[in-house]
Amino acid sequence: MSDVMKFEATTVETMEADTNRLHETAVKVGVDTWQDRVANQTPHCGFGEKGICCRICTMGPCRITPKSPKGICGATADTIAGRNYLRMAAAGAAAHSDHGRECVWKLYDASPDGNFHITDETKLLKLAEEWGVETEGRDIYEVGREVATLGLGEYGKITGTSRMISRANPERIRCWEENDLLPRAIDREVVTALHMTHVGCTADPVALVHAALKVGMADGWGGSMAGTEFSDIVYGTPMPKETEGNLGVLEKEYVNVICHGHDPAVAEMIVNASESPELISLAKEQGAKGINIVGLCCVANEMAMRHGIRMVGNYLQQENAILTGVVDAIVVDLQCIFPNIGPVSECFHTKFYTTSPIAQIPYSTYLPVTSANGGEVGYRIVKEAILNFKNRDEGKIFIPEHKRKAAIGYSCEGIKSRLDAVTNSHVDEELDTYKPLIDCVKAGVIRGAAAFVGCNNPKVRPDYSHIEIMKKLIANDIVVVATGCAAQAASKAGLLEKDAKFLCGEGLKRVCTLADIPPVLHMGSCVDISRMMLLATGIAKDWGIDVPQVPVVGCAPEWMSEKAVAIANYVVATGIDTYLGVYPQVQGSDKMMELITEGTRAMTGGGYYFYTNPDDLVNAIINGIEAKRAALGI
Ligand code: SF4
Ligand code: MSK
Repeated sequence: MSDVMKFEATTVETMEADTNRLHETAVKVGVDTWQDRVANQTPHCGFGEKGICCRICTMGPCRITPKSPKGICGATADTIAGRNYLRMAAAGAAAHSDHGRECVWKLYDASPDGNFHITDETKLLKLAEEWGVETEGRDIYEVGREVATLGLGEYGKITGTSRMISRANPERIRCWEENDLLPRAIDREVVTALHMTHVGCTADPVALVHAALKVGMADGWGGSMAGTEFSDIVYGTPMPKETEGNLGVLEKEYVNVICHGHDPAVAEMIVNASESPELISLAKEQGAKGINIVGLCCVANEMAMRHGIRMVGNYLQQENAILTGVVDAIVVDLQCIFPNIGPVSECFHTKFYTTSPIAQIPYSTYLPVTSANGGEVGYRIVKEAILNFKNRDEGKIFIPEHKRKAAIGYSCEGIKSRLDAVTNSHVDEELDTYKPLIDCVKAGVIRGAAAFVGCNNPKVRPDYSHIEIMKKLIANDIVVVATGCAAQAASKAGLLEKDAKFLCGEGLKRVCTLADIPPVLHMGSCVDISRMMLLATGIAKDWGIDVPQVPVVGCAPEWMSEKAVAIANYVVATGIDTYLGVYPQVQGSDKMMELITEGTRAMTGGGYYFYTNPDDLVNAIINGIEAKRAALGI
């Protein structure tokens, strides 16, 4: 049997057929979904699209045209587009980093008999050592509280730069020192960015792009890295395991509860409650076979990576999930939640809960979750979902059958342990080197790696770019690591299955067989792109080269959020070329376009490339990786 016949990926056409069928339900119940709203919003405003509309003071709004090349204050297209871009980066860094701050608080509040505990003691002790915290003879929770105090201090410390920077390779640190890119306190960089973009402050696009890189650094090597690190300590560091993904993970005969958002705290409480024997009995009394907790968007990635909880879908699937008619409760924390979840839930029996002061949404029941009440709120939500099971309307139920298996949990620790099997024929969970991976790259068995991040965006055919680009990369022996909604696109297609190796070139297929891994490695949620930074840094260190030399690229073919702008900035600041399928809204300024591509590359060794056609994008990535190999003489 040929390799192609041994594995069949689920096609985007199949996914679209499910979406279209669910849209029929939406029409029947009289609610709009993103497809309807895209039609209403298209074509988009040309000024907004190009980034040359300014409304930061009430003399405006001002729009730049050939006839009116300056705003009332004299701001040019370069200034306006630059300020808009920096504001996006600052908002994205604020969102990620504030999420990270909540994770640090959970360690601060952790106690043996509380809602939150220390799960990965080894990781905590490592971080304590890194930060000079005494551990000898001390209670682990006391150590945790001191480390958390330092972690919280990272957000507002008076002097110094991010502690996590010391993890970078010396060449990178020198580059950041020389270019004034070392981030100070995380909150300070966000405030500086907002101050710079106030009316009458920075007008120079060079300074605005520089500030975007720096606020990105505060996110990637500050807030996001804290999010990952402290989540691992509190909830456990992910290691390889199996799960499933796509709408077919919803179960008609079970109570279905969806957790949606980013911060794992609430989802962890829901999972704990669902394991309570009283609630399992109650579910059975109500006629259900049990309780089915599933995740959506990035919190799905968090729960899947740590507990094997199944992933119902990515960003543009949030309305679809409710349209199945079998969701008894959807509980959200923060970020990437459609406000339309409210109106869609109202058309069904679905109970909609918001749990964070950061994301309060009409038509929801608002139950703010804290470290103290988390267990209680989680129990209440699961109980109410169970009691809601009987209220389903049979006439509105349709669950698409499609789902795929997924091998997930590839944190840096997980990747290192599995890749050792390529050279040593065994799995070593303690292994702390990327040498086996580097040997594969040097030998050309693996040509390089592409780090996929980002969302879905209806401006490009949803999931299509992710899936088709990944397929072509693995066929060319380029290993893919993925986070966020990109990772879930891969899961829906089946690319996280180990048998997806049959889509690979001979070299990568052999590595996947020896290491028993899929060719697309799921590394977690949006904040876990910090894991990718550490992966690239670890490879550079073990190889003895700088990050821009490593045959690794970033790729976000369907990105949409401000968080993605912050991410893109810290990825290029770290020296990694990033290939984007959607333009940021700066095209009204040639100067800005030049600065975020060649300008950044000259400073950090990394910059953006834009290709809206997925075929062009994947070919450019392959050429980019081959060019880096040639420069290394391999
Ligand atoms: Fe117009 Fe300048 Fe005010 Fe912007 S800051 S709205 S360009 S006057
Ligand atoms: S959830 S930021 S749509 S990846 Fe992280 Fe997905 Fe993008 Fe939100």
